[in-house]
Amino acid sequence: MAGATVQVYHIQDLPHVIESLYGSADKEVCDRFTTMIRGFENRFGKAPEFLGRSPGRVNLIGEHIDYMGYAVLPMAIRQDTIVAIGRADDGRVHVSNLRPGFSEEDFGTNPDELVARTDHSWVNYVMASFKGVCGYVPAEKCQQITTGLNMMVEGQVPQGSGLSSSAALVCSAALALLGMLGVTVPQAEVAQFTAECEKFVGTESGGMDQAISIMGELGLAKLVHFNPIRTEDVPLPEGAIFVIANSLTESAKAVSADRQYNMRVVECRLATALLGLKLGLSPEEAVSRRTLREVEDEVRAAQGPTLGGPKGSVTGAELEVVRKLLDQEVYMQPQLEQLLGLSLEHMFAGNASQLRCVGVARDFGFKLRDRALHVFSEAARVPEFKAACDSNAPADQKLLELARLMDLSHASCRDLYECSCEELDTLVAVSKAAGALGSRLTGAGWGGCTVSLVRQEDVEGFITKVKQEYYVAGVNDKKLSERLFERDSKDGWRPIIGWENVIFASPPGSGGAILDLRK
Ligand code: NG1
Repeated sequence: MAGATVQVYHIQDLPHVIESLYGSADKEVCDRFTTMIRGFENRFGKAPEFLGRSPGRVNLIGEHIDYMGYAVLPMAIRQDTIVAIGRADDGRVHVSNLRPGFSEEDFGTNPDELVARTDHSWVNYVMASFKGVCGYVPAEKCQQITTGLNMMVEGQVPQGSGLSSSAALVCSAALALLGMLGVTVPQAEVAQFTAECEKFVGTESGGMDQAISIMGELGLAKLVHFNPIRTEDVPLPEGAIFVIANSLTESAKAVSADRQYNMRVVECRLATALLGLKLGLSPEEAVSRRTLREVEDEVRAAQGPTLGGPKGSVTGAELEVVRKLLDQEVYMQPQLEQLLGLSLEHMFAGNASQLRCVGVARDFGFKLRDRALHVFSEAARVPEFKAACDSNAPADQKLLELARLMDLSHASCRDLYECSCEELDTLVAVSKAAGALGSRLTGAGWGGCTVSLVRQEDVEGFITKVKQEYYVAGVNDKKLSERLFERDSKDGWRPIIGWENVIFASPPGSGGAILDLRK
């Protein structure tokens, strides 16, 4: 894989580096970096040698389709994670966090022994990065870091909010490690192996988050393709502002994976196999196809050559084929095993996370039709969104088209994929009533954030209304926990973490980078 390499900056001119990364050299941001370097020195008694930084992201459209091989359309956000790193000599990796409330831990440097834990410690993500980097670089190279390391982390991306705090952590730690190893690395390769890293922690991650975290660019959203990972620039229409709002319901992806995220991955794989089978593939062939994208040709062919839409989407009449073939709302394990001719334990053998999902679904089954309909219809909305951005239509017409697609995406996530929740649906409704043109959940769902498309001139009024109608009213009606808020004479309540972290407009931010701190 060729393509652009990860940007390496030398720290001599910090304001210049900050300006390249964040668009302006705000004192506050410069201070954050110097505080980090000082914090590292205070904790470990010597200066760090490199810094890795990688941002969170907001997905504008294309939800839960990356792991089914379909392109998605996210942008990096300004909030990021930074990791300072330096050498230690005791053969262990010491990981500390500049923010209070995060445990300090250390681990050994044998990659084979890493991340074999059942707890959900934040340090698992750093371990996963270490393991991933060791697997990526040649073994001799890796020896340079197995003598021991000190690492200090500071993250701004809200956790469990669908803004990819986990990818920001995994990617920034990987970039810090790659900095120590002094290798020049193509962005796409880092995006590829960091996506694998998250699997060590137990989520069947797609690849979108790491791709945009590493490959994001100031001022641009990106269309991200998979297998292999590559991106296309998507300039957003003039006057389009994306506002991110946190529902303040945590989406604890790693903890609830067996019932939610990983379960959807399993359901989609089963839907792929069953569709393949019903479209004439042998059971062996059907089970060997892993993504809905891999049976797309068969679905299109079943509709007849003349009606087939463009490759990369299954739309209209083709969706009817899916609806007809997967004619049951729920499929139970014994029936699937009979149809596919093998036990699900056998089908998912070797993947502990997926096997757990099979166990969880024993009593209530798998909703294959709705999941497949979501994936195919959402995948078709992504190129439509890009086409609207690229079109020569008047700006306002473009905004309305983007908004329409976002609304359809939310409805599909809610009704077919069942990855929304009451709080997200309320926030979407409040946002629409407050003037958003379109609004949808973003990221995995089941909590976390929404993203709303708002006309530039309406942003201030929009944010004021949502503050009042969702947050302040939510605490008053006991729909949001009072523990997350403190009294405020002006609005009645304000979130303890600050309004700027709860609801904010986000321009597209830059991607991952390595900072060389050596003089
Ligand atoms: P979140 O949970 O928002 O970081 C997850 C996956 C993505 C993608 C989205 C749904 C990980 C690291 N990320 O994102 O790959 O599948 O859900 O579109 O698992």
